[in-house]
Amino acid sequence: MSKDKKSKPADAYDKIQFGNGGDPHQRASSPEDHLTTNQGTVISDNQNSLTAGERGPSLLEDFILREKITHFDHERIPERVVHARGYGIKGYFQSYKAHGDLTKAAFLNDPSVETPVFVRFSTVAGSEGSFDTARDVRGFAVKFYTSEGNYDLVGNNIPVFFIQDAIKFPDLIHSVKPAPDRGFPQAQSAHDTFWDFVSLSPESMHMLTWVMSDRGIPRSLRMMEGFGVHTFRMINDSGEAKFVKFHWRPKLGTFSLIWEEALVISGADPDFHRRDMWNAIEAGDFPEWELSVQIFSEEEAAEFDFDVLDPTKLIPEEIVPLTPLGKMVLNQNVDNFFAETEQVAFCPTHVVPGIDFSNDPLLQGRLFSYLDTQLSRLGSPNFHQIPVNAPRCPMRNFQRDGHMQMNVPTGQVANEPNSLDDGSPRECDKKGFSSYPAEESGKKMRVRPESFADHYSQARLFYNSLTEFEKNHMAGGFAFELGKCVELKVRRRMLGHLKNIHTDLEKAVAKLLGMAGEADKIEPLAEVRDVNGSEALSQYKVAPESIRGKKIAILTTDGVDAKLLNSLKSSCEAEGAMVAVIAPKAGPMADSDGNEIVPDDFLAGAPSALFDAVVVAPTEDMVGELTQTAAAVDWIRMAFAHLKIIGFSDVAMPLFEKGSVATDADAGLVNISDGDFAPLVARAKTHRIWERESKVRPKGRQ
Ligand code: HDE
Repeated sequence: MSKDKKSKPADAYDKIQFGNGGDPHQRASSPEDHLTTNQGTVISDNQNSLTAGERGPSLLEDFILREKITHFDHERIPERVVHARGYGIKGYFQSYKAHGDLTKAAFLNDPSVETPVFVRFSTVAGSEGSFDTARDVRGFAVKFYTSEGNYDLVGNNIPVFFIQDAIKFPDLIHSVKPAPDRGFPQAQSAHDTFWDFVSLSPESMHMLTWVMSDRGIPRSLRMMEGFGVHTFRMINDSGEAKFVKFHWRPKLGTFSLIWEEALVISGADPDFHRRDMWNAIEAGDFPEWELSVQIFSEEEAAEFDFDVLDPTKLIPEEIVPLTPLGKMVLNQNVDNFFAETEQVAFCPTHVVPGIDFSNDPLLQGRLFSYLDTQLSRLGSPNFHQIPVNAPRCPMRNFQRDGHMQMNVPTGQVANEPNSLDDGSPRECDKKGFSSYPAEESGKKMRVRPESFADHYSQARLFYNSLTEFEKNHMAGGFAFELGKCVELKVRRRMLGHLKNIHTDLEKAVAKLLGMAGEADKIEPLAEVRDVNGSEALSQYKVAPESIRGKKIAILTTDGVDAKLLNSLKSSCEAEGAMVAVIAPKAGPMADSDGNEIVPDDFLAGAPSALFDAVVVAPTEDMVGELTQTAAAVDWIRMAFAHLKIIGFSDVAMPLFEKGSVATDADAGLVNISDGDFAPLVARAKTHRIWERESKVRPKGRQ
């Protein structure tokens, strides 16, 4: 149906409601416009089922009704057992140059080629209908449609993982999912079963410090790092192999929410992250990431004081710096959420010549798991024929039949070798994928290598790398989650682990819990080393000073000063930020020049938590009413508590007084009455006023 025919004539509603087959049916004048069944039969009435008489029973023979309802009944497929809530976007990857020394993978060897990609970001624990801003790890899965086949880099936004061996994964996930007896909590690790499990699995400690830090609550999917987590191999044309670790770095920088902000957003806009991504792409503001690798040989790996096959360890950049390979630009929203985002099937086994696995026991388990899960979730071994999963290069083999076969393979022969069909595909030892011929030998055993035994030194490394306020946020994260555990023994055990990570961390968490001195004594398996920090592990030590990609809101009222509004817009847009106008009501209003303005949102539906920085500039005649409106007073109080930069006009002063926010409290409060937004924008580039935090939250609960 063509676009212009989608809108209904204004008077059509009555006819649809009461079903006398008027205009809406007759609009379809050409055969392409007709509504049909799945068999192509034109439907004469889509509003009324077939009944025996006007008020009689529905008839079983109504195949139109039955087809429609049956299809609807089967619309859902099983959601992913983990990473159920996700958001997909399309774009391309471009290599900076030929990386032939490192890998023969074609997509990393031709800088003129834009390789299409499909990316799906996700939370892990919550179901498909949960909310975006849960404290959780984020999935960062990229499907490259390369000229040599699909390559899936199925990573996360945190560089390490909870467990070292795949056999523990079902238990980890069962512990974090809603408790089986009561079915809650949803999308939360803040409950007993999770903390009981991880506190009995010391290998989780490093990952826990990351999830409880700001990394667990990203500001935007566009402002997240990504990591391959495991050690992989890259192999060049001469068969030489190097180990690599993958990193995605966002061009906008890595930013996070404040925990209280995340709590407000989860109610005000459960789709905060996907809406942010959708809007940015619709506005032509395409997010970009740099793909880098840390490259090292097996000999170098043997010298590290951790095992590169242990996925609970990262390699500090001071030891192995990042080598940039290329950039990824996401520039297209999906056309259909179900067909693409729900049906996309990632598998770490989707590799291309030049990329190979390592013996990381967690990765090895994943290599089995993903194909298996796709078979159960998508229901057919032909899931590679779904458009989002289909390779964009030629694909030919003798696999046949199966549930929902979409292709019509021709010819007599479905076997190889054969001498009956010279045109049929053949294997190719030169271009084909060949595994790196690593030598493997050893006794069969179930054992955890001793080189995996140090569970605390890298957790300490991460803690030591952070700024003071990032450390406080981590302590606040632990205290919030452990505070939700009913079992005191679980809290005490966790405090014991935290003590092994860093006594400052344990003290801060114990104080917030009101459990000072109650930590269990936990003997580490290996000596915990004293380690200096690594700068790159702190988001804010390396954050760009910029408001690019951020959102600034102005709370104003009918009659807003046109000059002021235009000046705010031009100052922010010049720096790549968006402006949102928030007004008490959703309907159109006028600026001081009489131009119509439709607010982007209304006060009760858009708390200041949704924005990076705010401006409060009501008109004189409306400010009194706003002081009587809780949502307006909260708007300012929350912006202050969430450490935002706040611009204000003189007219807004009574509102600040009502909210007990002093307009000279700190450098984050900027008077914009003269219409000069340069000082506000300069401040907003520093993201937040961290020094304010000690005034609004007890130390640790930050
Ligand atoms: Fe996954 N994981 N995982 N995982 N994973 C899945 O596959 C699994 C692990 C990751 O957007 C499932 O299609 C096992 C680490 C992402 O569609 C499933 C183990 C990392 C996504 C599965 C791990 C990941 C998944 C569920 C331990 C970071 C979402 C649905 C051995 C490097 C992909 C599905 C998307 C999804 C299994 C551990 C990342 C069940 C068994 C480590 C980003 O196959």
